[in-house]
Amino acid sequence: MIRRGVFRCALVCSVSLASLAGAQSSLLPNEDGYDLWLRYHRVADAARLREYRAAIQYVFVDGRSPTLHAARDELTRGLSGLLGRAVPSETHAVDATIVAGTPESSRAIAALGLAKPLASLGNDGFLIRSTNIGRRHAIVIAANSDVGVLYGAFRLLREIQTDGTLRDLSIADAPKVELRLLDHWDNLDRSVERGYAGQSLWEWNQLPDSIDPRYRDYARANSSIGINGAVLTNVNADARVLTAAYIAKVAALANVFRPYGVRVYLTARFSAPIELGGLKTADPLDAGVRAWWKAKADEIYRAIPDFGGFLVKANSEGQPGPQDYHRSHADGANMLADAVAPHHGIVMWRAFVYSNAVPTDRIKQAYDEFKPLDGQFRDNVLVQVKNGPLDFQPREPFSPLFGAMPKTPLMMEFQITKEYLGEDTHLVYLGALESEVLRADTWANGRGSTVARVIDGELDHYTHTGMAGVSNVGTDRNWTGSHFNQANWYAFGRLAWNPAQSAAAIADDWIRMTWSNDPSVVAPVEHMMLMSREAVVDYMTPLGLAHIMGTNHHYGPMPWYARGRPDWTPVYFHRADSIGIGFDRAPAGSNAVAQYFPPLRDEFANVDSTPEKYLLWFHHVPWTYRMRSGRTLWDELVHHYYAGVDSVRLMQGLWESVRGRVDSARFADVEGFLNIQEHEAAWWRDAAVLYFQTFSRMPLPAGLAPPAHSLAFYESLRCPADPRKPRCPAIY
Ligand code: BDP
Repeated sequence: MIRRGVFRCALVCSVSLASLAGAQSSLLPNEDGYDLWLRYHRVADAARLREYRAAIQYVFVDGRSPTLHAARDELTRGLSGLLGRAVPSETHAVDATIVAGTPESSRAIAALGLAKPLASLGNDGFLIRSTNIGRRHAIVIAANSDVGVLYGAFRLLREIQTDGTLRDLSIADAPKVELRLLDHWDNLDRSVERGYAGQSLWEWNQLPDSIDPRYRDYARANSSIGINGAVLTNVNADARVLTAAYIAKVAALANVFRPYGVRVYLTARFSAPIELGGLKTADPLDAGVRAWWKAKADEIYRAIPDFGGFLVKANSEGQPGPQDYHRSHADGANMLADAVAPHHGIVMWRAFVYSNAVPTDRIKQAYDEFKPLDGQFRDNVLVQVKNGPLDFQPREPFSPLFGAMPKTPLMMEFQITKEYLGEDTHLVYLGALESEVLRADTWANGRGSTVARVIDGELDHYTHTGMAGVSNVGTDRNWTGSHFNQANWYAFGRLAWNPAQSAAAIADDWIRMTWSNDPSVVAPVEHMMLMSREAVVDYMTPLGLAHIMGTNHHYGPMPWYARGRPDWTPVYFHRADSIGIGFDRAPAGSNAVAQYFPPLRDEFANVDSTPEKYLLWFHHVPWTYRMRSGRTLWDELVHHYYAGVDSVRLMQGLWESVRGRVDSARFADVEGFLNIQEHEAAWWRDAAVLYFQTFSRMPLPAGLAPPAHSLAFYESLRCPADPRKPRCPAIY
């Protein structure tokens, strides 16, 4: 017996000592990421747990509606997990320590006299207050609508998930943006354009009869961050989604999402009247076409009374549109807007357009096309503008359309899926990118006319406001292809709710909810996330370079690629030659700078006053140009490439420091992807530096180790033949 005991201890103890040496990873149950930031694990901090347990006994959500039931379920589920004991729901305010409802749904809430503070919070806002009901202490969640109560419930849970205090709660919050949407680029065959997280969530073949439980969790997750709409289908649209059979499927999804305040929208293929209706034309001024869309809208609204409306990509990249009939974008948008207006629907018309003719400067096209149309759109049209004038690059200046169309609601389009930023594997926190754009000053109405103030309607008093993010969600167990890509879904929602929030504060909340409240996890992970965006800019496209990734698949470096349509090739964008590098957009060049308001226009027009992060975006700069650091442009460029790889190594070190402080399954997933990122950052650096060196003919700055291989070697590399990156092998 004794000997067996000793033996057992020898084995077990040495194993646990070994893992303790690495840290205590074995103590934390492994997770697969499915629960996102809604894990609701028991609060680890003993003092906080005592405080929460003392403050919360019961939940009373006063009122009956699917949305209020969702709030009740979330509170009981979340609090039971967080407090580590059952927190039941009650039917009487007097026993409840959390009371939630609207003045209409709840006499207890109405009796609190909150009409005044609620008045300024709109439909979606909420109050959370510590108060007394009768002689009992209570936490009140009050809102003007049921969905406001649900948002408040998620917010209270967040306070606890992030170790906040419940003493003297006094929170009033409301979204600054009306439409906070995910755009799914999902096809009806369940492939996802630019999707790197598995297949589309929407099981079209099984709908409407079979409802995957994931739909509800998807809606919960969205609701928890304030997202209130989902465009279900790809902007490169398939008309079939507008057939009766598909409308029934869409209605089934809408039914699941509705309690969570998430409306469905669809992309409308402009030629649908021809393809589905058998008409001879899709001319937006044709009476038959207009009648067809009106009838189609009526049909959709009969099945889905709260259908949100249409998103349209027209006359861009081969999509049909009003210009096929010599009509303007406004004609097209207004025709659809008229069809949905009786049902209070909206049309989101994308400004991402460029013609089939190769332009002198592709980035000028959206502005040139849309600015003259300002004031010509119906009230229920929003023009959806990508954050930059090109296409979701690691860094672009903001699109000059922001601020330039005061009479047309412009909504923001970000891309959460990271098509150009390492797709599923590279860790890049987009909160930093998005808030950089939102905080940029357009100068449209003088200093302080930030993009955020354009988007939230403050600047031009838009009738509608909106922000869309191209979704990164798919059937992968962890939803987004990597654990850290979840942060980009999360941050998008939080910024859509309030574009002025800081990326760091959002990251802080996400880390606490997704990983741990342990300061020795929060600090290094936050550091890693906040540096990750600059890292990717450095190792891919520093100093204002853009679009030098592999044509079509957009993965990995291919600055030498020059085949096919010129404005899809890297050489079109970087313009490296023996003199220098960069795209001349100053007045003597394409004059794209003229699309910005003064004084930005003048700042960008001059090479010396252009911020260096945008230098090669606006100028063709000699290799020997003196940068602010005192280095030549060539040396500076190379330093950025090397710094990018060094940053990834630093990120690896930061992640290593949390080993054992987070569960080992997710830790290993992230560690593996950081290894990929490190290799690929070096691939980017070496390929770009060697290639650009063929033009600069200058040596590497002293002290930097030369690339391990020749340029020919890097040119021969292919992006990984990965089924998750389906376009990769196809190009060669
Ligand atoms: C580009 C994508 C392409 C999209 C297009 C768009 O490469 O797949 O269809 O944007 O936004 O970034 O319409």
